[in-house]
Amino acid sequence: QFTLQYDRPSDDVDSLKRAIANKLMYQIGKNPESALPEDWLHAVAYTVRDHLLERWMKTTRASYAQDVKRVYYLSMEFLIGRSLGNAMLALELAGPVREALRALDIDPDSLPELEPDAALGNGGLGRLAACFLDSMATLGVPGFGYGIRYDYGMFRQQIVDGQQVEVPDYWLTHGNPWEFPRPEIRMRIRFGGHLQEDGGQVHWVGTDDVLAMAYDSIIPGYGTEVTNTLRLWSARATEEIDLSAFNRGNYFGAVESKNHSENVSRVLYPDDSTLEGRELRLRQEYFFVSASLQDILRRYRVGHGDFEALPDKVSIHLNDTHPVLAVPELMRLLVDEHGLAWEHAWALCRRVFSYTNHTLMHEALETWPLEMLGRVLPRHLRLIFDINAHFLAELNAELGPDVERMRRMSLIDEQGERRVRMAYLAIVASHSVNGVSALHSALMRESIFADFARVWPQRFNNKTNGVTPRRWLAHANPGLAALIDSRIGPGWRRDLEQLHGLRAHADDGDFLHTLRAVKQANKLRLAQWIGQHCGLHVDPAALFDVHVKRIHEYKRQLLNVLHLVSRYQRILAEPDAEHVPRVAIFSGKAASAYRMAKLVIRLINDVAAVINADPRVGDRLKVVFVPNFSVSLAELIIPAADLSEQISTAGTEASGTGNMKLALNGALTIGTLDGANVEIREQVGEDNVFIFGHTAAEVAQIRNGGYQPRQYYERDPQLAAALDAIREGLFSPDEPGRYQAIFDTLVNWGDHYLLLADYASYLDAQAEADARYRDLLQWSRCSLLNIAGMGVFSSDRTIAEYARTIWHTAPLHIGSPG
Ligand code: DL6
Repeated sequence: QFTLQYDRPSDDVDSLKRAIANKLMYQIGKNPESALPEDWLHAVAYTVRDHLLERWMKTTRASYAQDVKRVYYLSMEFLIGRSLGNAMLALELAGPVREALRALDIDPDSLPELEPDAALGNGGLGRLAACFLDSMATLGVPGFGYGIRYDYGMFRQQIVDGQQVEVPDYWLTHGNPWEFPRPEIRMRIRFGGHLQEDGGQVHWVGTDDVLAMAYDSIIPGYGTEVTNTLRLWSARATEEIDLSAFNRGNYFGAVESKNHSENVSRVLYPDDSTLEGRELRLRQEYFFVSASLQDILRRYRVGHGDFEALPDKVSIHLNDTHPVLAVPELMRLLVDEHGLAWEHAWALCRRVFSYTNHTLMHEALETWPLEMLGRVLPRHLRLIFDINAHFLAELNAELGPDVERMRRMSLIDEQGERRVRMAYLAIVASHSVNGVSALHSALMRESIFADFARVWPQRFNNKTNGVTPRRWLAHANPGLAALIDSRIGPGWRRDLEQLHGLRAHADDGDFLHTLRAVKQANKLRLAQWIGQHCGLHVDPAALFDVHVKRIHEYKRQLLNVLHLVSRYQRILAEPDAEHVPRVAIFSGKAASAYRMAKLVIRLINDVAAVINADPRVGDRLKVVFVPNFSVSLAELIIPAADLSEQISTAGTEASGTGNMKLALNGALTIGTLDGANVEIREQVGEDNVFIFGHTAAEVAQIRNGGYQPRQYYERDPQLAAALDAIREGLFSPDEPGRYQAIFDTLVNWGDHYLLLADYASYLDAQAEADARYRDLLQWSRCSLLNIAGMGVFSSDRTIAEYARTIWHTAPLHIGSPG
């Protein structure tokens, strides 16, 4: 036994300068004359990363030594964004690194912009997973993220002639300095084949295999040395080339099968709420859960002889239904590979898993055809049948036989093509099922999972989402962070409830004035960016009205467009009236196959082109569609927002997290009583938000009563004028009929998301916002009260609740940095 001696990296400017130069020379292999900006970026990234490594090793050692219970967060998506700024923040290295770069004659502001976003997620669900990783590390929860290392992340969106064009996002061109390839950690993943039975034992044979290779990324905690791991799996062929084909002289054929197997981790599916049952997607899901489960059991077995302690040492969290195949996979591993009795394995399983539901939308609830599942994963289908039989027998034993109830609750949907209901499998296998806001959790219990909630009421709970204050305030909005520090100190970064302390300054004119100045500076920064990238001049004094999120009918970007068209028409009709100047900023991607969402993007761009070019409007209204929404763009846009559009039809948005980020950065919400808006209103006070529209219960009533959208069109001339302008081609003179389908959807085809029913009250709320903005001091006061009320929406609070009431994990103690 001997102890290795390390040169611990130093954080003074001179040492950093030398370290960066060393990385450039010895790791990148470039000299300063030939180094590209990306080379410098990587040299900095490697330098900063070195400062995390000792903490990382220490964390791993401590978790083995303390034999802690580990949490495994299984998610198909981790929408990380950039890592450098976040790592420097955690290490408090941003200042010295900037200085070191200046001393090397490198512009410290230009480098971070070059880092590609790790966009391994679609939107809310994936970004939530990334916030959770940050909070787990910060709270010392011994947590691992497990997912897929997609070669291609979320597509990049270009706007060409007003329309979305998808461009592949190969984000690894320059390599990824934040990951550690682990070629020695490879798991064999089996697909296809068939089952053979002998004496009660089932054997899965004749499979077509792929290897899953691990790549580890470091997740730094803030204000702690705890540093967690995100382990992503990448597919590798079991054999480099098909030797028999190679020997027959078929060179291309020889590598074809390699490419085919490696396709499984090639690309992220870009749909966030409609899940097409594609076989490659099923393979992806199984690929990553199987690799993760094998890895989890391998780690557990270091130091544990049998599986009795599994539920005390391992908690596996299912982020939506995408990882639910982990349930039959754990059963397979325990029963087939480790020889446990079925009942015994099932009892262990039910204490290990927990599940979060993120949507009530029927089209997003995953089901897999029995035919496909049986072909790709025959052993798992058999295990699901066994679980179903066991569950239905248990149900009958407890509640008495009821064929209709069995049909409703069965894991197999027998109507039409027989399919496995993945959410039901998750519920049956989990000891906890949670929704992501109070309203969503209540609706989940009452609607999609009502039968299960009646049988197992104690299993269902709510965990309102949160966001990390490190990325979404400290990093994205340094001006506001510094202002807050000056009044309440820096402790809010780890304890966001401290923001309450800002309430004491609500009537302090100087403070409100400075708060406004910070917002102005952020707006100026965004205005400059829009000028450079979109070629549009916007007035930073105007109200910045921000609507950023995925483009989806339920999120109702179209309602905002109706408002903007009405606003435009009012400016033209009343040219001499005082109109509060506005810049409406949209950003977001539409799923590539979602035609209506893509048409909405086109309409926004067409409306923007007409309004922005109309000299009668001037600076009183501008409309911008910022292309390629991403975590990095959100970090630019959100701090500059005055108004936050959260206008989904009540009962459709499970929680929202953009609503939290915007309010935390001082934007006032205009929103419906949907998702977490309800709780935001409670926290910030109803005078500081603009709430409008029908409630979830009213929406249900209206739909049940036979909603007639045409009546709204016929009775409200302002609404009719906006709709007619769109239909008649005011915004598409080259193709007047372009938006007929939008008109029809709203007026003639049922307006499923009730835009017309909410239009009038939305416009009233917009008028209130205008009126409030006329008095900037009042506006800033509301803005302050929004920030002050956001303490509860830290993902630290959310994770603390998960850890305490679902995972039952204690924090790891390894001390604070310094
Ligand atoms: O829980 C994170 C996030 C919520 O904030 C959003 O309201 C919700 O729409 C989103 N859900 C999804 C659905 N995906 N699936 N399945 O992304 O989750």
